[in-house]
Amino acid sequence: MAENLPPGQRYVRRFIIYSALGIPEVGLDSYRLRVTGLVERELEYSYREIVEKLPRLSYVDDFHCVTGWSVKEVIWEGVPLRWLAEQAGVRPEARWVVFRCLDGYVAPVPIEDALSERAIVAFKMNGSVLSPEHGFPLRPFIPHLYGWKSAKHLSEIEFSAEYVDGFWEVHGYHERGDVWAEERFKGGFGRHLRRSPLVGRSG
Ligand SMILES: Nc1nc2c(c(=O)[nH]1)N[C@H]1C(S)=C(S)[C@@H](COP(=O)(O)O)O[C@H]1N2
Ligand SMILES: [Mo]
Repeated sequence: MAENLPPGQRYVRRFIIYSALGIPEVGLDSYRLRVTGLVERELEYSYREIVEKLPRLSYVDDFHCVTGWSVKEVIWEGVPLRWLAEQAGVRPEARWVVFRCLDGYVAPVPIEDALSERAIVAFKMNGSVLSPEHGFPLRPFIPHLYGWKSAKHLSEIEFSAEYVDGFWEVHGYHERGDVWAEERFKGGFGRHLRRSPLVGRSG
């Protein structure tokens, strides 16, 4: 739980819904979460397995969008990414985790962040199953990274040696996106660019 806000952020009462590529219809019978790439064993889980059988972690933490709004004290619940990585047996060459989604949205994060203690694949926010608007069936959540890394409608977690741009990184958003270091844009620009046209168009 954040005692204070990261630099350049302000609290708002509610989430603003961003769905740049639309909200996909999800057929739970065929839906699978896949763990792929530089692993000893590729994995596949149904939604039911994830919410009923896998270890879970729950905590309260804030959510921060790079455009400057933050939501205080959200209750998160999900499967630790670390646990999934252990099951898959991540190879030492892996440096990045790429989140890929049913709507085509993609977000890369450094492996250190993806395997940090509070990094989860969330299936609940504030005690409820994710709504379609909030990313049903799953979204990763890593409290110290900006919200654009919380890729809604997650379907694949890929471990990779190489960095790849995702949906927002193509437009200059940061490879890592740490909220406390104010990593909003590639090249280390922080709030200097907050009023740029790029920010106006962002999610
Ligand atoms: N699939 C998908 N995931 C996404 C986005 C999106 O447009 N599509 N927007 C991102 C951004 S910029 C933010 S701030 C959060 C917003 O989460 P919310 O829509 O639940 O408020 O989702 C992130 N994940
Ligand atoms: Mo965002």
